[in-house]
Amino acid sequence: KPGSAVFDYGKYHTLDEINGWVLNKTNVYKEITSLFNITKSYEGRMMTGLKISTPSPFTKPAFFIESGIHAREWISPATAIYMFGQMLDRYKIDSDITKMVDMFDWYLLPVTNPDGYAFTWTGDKNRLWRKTRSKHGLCYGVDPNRNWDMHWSSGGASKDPCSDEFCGPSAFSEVEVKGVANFLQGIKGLKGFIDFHSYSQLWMSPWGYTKKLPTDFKQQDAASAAATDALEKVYGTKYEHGSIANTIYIASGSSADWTYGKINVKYSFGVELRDTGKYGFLLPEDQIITSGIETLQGLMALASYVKDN
Ligand code: ING
Ligand code: ZN
Repeated sequence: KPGSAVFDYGKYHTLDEINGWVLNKTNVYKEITSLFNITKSYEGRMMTGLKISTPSPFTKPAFFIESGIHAREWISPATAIYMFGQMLDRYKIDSDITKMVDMFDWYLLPVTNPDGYAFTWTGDKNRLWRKTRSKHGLCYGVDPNRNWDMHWSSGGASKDPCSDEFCGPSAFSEVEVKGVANFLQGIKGLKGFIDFHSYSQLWMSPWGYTKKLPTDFKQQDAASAAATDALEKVYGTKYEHGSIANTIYIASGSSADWTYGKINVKYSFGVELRDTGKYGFLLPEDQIITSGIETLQGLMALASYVKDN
């Protein structure tokens, strides 16, 4: 489409390039997109997102994709950006994409932790940074996926500011986390939420703070199964599914627990993308498009399930 700047989906991109992609997409697809701003980060960076909303006589439910909450997990924003790029570039061209896009108002926040993400681009010694960049005594950063106000600091999180799982001095201490929470609270009809991480190939639903299963688990896990079945069909990539605490480990104060427990988003997920450890956080760029293609099939199947349930 004219006006589409060249953006190489097969490469990892800086925060500025990603914000440029959001701006470009909202300019090229003016009729069906808009740009949203969450807040400014601790270090003053923009937190910009992209909303897709196609014309409809009825109010649609909403689906929110959160990526890049952990700085070093570069495949998370890359995969999410690829999927939203396809949803726009192939809308009204591919019938499955069109159906999926028309089902919901789609929100993408590509980089939920912009200070951390920018830091991982400042040299090899910082490439594996996970947290935000706020200062706490001698150490830096809060784990933004332990900072949400849902059983905050109750397990699988640390009170030590030097730990990679530091839950922060208080729930919602991080301006980025509080900003996203406020924004999510303002979305009417929010029905689906996915927080993308890497790595381990897992499609997980609440709870993270306890091994007990929530009342909606059967449906949530059936949605995960639909997603992973569709994902695996593309290249045979195996994903496991189940509740967060039973599948990976206990983790309190996560975004998926908060959206489910506090704002009633039944279909909330935490997803661990490729791989299973061969490259880990340093997933080669030649796996970005394949990850994007297979995860998009998973998301399509998930969207259909959520719509009907
Ligand atoms: N894993 C996630 C973490 O925050 C997770 C697992 C996802 C926990 C969703 C809770 C909710 O520890 C990575 N690799 O970050
Ligand atoms: Zn993560």
